[in-house]
Amino acid sequence: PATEVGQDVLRFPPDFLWGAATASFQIEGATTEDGRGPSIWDTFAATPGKVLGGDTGEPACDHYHRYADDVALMAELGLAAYRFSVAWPRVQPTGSGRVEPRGLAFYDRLVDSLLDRGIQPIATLYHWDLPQGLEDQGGWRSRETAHRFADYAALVHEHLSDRVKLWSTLNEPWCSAFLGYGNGVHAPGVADPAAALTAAHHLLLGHGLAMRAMRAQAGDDQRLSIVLNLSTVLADRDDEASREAVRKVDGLQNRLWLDAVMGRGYPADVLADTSWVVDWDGLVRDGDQEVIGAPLDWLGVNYYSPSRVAPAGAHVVTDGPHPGLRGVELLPPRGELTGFGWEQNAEAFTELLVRLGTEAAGVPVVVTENGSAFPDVVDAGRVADPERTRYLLDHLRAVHRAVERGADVRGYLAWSLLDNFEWAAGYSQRFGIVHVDYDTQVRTVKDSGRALARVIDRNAVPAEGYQVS
Ligand code: GBH
Repeated sequence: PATEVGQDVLRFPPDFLWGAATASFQIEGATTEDGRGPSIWDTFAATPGKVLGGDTGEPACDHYHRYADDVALMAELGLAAYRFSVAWPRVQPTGSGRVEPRGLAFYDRLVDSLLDRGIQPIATLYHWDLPQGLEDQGGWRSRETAHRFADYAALVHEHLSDRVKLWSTLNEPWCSAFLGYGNGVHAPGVADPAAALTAAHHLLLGHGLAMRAMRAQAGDDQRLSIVLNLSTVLADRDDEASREAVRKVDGLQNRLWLDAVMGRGYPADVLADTSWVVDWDGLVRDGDQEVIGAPLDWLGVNYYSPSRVAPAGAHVVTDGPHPGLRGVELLPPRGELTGFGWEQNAEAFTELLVRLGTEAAGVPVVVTENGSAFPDVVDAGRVADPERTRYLLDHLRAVHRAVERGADVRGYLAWSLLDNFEWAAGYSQRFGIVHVDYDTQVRTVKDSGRALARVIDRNAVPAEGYQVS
């Protein structure tokens, strides 16, 4: 098309993996079908005041019934890969013991239809839908849950690994621990900093035990990972107090997770900063760090926006999700915001990916989520979403810059394939590159979806501009 004539393009490495991502609870619906047990998100959404508008996991995108059409849509967009998550309560309705074959059969059907279309499946074993039965026994506050997760991971892996080669254990354990048990904005809605740090350790232990169990039965073709939500932490000044504020937030947001899974153990400064809320020596047993540091084949990174901080009085407890954080003020986002109010900052994305060249040295990175929410409308069969398209292209250029600066980034998966249940925001926030009408379940590819399709087709992004016709 004319728009590209004479325009410079930024080409991605050959074999760069292009696709989109979703998560079970956010799209499947059918929450009581085929023996599925309740998850903490069913309970949380049924609790008045927790999810905006009283929205629940029904009907979501009714993907449980419409998966075949959705896979056809992925093929139409030219996706080479699709990242989905397995709902633990479909597979083990109470979180342990009995396996529900109808739950596994759904993922068989999904994986088979992806493979039929030549789309590479990427499975995440836990994207926040903990079986309620396990929460009733303490959830991630209990060390036992880590073992239950490893059992579940092993059985799903055993069942699907003949067809699924790329795996992630947890999606964003920071969110599960700090939003689920720290400020209570996510399920199970517990607000207790000690519980949040306890959950963090048990999630990471669960990751490590799952890695060990999967590795023991994995063939050479299996590539195992974890997905972390990492972020660049920015301060206005470079004085000592500001650097100290950055260090603290960076510790809880990034290094606690990254250092642990890279086999470096928990960072000493984070342990020291938070020892006033949790007894780490009682929590972390001998050998745990070694389990958690099991070698990764790749690292999934989800990036949306940076964090901004400023120093505060040393003993002022920081309001917000980070447990035990003191002496830091979290600043509001700046500049262009998304419809969700998140800062758009592609430069900070490049910085993050470049940094991983050192802090995750030797481990290839896949961007497993990146995207933006805006209030889209369908108009005469078309969804014009110039802001999302711009966010997408800006962030793809940011990935390209990172690769040029030596970052080992192997793929990019857009969040999300479909508009879906956006957790505490319910259906009010739309992240899809495909619009979903929740009354009719009609899907409409947005302009941003067409832009991504074009990028995939060319394995390149225009060096500037947002024209995608
Ligand atoms: C991901 O989490 C999830 O994996 C996915 O399920 C979800 O739908 C998607 O992103 C979009 O939310 O309030 O300005 O301080 C994102 C993790 C953590 C990113 C909190 C934004 C707060 C930004 N999020 N963070 S702000």
